Amino acid sequence: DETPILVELREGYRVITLNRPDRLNSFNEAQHKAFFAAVADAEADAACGALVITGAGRGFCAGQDLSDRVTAEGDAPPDLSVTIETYYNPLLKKLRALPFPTIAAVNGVAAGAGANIALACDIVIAAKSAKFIQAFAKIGLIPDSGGTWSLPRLAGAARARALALTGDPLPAETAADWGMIWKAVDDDALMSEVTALAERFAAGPTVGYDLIKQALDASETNDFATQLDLERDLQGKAGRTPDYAEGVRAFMEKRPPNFVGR
Ligand code: T3D
Repeated sequence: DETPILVELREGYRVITLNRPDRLNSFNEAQHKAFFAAVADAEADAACGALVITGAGRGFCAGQDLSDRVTAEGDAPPDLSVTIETYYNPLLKKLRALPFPTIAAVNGVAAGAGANIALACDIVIAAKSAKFIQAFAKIGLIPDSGGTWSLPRLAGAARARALALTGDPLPAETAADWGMIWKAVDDDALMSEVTALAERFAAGPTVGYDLIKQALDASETNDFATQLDLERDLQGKAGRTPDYAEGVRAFMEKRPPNFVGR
């Protein structure tokens, strides 16, 4: 457990790998701290245009490490709201607010908080052998890490309830059929698909992507007229970027654009 997180700096993007494969990359305190720091570092890197999150070994992430949660009869129960407030919520808020696209490369089982961290990414691509499990109900908990927010939005109300209440595993291909994730691909094609997409984002109009994310996030609570006003304002910003000017020139000159990420 010496390096619970691996970070790879690639041309224009980063890959963070959860690295406790023996525990299916479940979160102990060291991994919580290292993961948050790695996401914060990516955010602070002006050259970072996309972030990939994946898991080492056969799993993506099995949520909280439950070996840290075992109590004997008569022990005072742990206050889980403290872990949520200290680790999960700051992580999820930071992840959702990143100003560039995030891709979850779900290489294997994604359970509990692990499933909901994946679902908080902008784009989820899963290996066909992967499964999404809202494992919480099986141990008497509720979906956290944004699950009660993202599940109804991504899977629909009926499916969200069944997934949350049963904790039954959802195969990646079903998740893709439901529109809960972007796609399920053959296991051996996962990283090449993800890399191609990350490279595309890394070479893309980063400010435009950020504005797209802001607009879609705001639409969760805006009414139609308010959203139209927001689109006006954000399009105003987008139209002032050098990348927009380049995009139009490249289109008219029938050549690929050379975006600079500004
Ligand atoms: O506590 C708080 O701070 C509140 C926050 C909560 C957030 C949460 O995420 S709560 C939900 C926690 N996660 C779970 O309940 C999932 C537990 N894991 C599983 O149900 C299963 O492992 C899976 C369905 C994910 C995978 O099953 P399978 O059969 O493919 O693998 P396995 O044999 O169960 O796991 C492999 C090993 O990883 C095994 O260890 P061993 O026997 O080889 O020594 C297993 O114990 C370990 N492992 C898997 N998940 C966890 C774990 N160890 C600790 N914590 C885990 N979450």
